Amino acid sequence: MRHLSKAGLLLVLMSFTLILAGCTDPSLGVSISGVEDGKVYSGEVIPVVSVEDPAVEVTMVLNGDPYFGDPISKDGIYNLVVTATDGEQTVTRDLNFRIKTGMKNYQLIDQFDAFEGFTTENDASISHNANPDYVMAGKYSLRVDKTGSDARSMVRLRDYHPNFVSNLSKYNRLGFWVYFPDVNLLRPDAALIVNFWTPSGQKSINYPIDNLKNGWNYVEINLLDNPELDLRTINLIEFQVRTADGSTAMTYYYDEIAIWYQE
Ligand SMILES: [Ca+2]
Repeated sequence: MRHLSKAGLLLVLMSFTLILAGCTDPSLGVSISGVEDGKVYSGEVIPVVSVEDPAVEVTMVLNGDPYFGDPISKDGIYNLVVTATDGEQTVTRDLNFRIKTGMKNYQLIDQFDAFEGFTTENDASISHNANPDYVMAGKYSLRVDKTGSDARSMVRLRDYHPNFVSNLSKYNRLGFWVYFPDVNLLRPDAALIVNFWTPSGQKSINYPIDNLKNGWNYVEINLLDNPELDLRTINLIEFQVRTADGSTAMTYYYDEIAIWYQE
């Protein structure tokens, strides 16, 4: 490490302060309230955008259409793009959120801000993805690399995950985002299966491939779809993806795994 004299350090600090004083606000003083990126709401939301300087021009686009700040209350998946312009400077904010009426006890298991509590089986290796092209909410997602050595690719949410819930009897839904580059590579009759491991064995809930598309999919599993599943003592939850044949390689992603009670 280079040694700085006291005078040298003071000079460095002074020039740093000068740089700060000389730059304009890179955010244009834009603040957004009433809605947060990655959140799920059980009722109406009203996004409010404010700017410190009235000269800053703000435009909003909701799911591709111009938006003027009316309350949003319909069930759905929303993307709000806020653009603030001041002369040649432009700031863009991109928020994704959902409205799901009748939702109670919403419990976020993982949005992948951290990378822990998961293991893999068969043809899968996992990593912490920060590439925003493959993040649905927040800054990170879970990346799965399937190399083409097996048709099955499993990611397991383990009981030592910090947010693991073993007794699911307060909940009747499990939901998550999954990104597939090409759904035609998946096995049609068993593309995506969620397996619940309990002391009395493994119980599966199959998600229909007809509901899947290329890109991000929101998957909602009804925990009551398998009447044999005892929700009181879950040991692990396995997310299984199958390709049509074992030699297919694929990189896919998960984000925002949550449980809740749906009325
Ligand atoms: Ca995330």
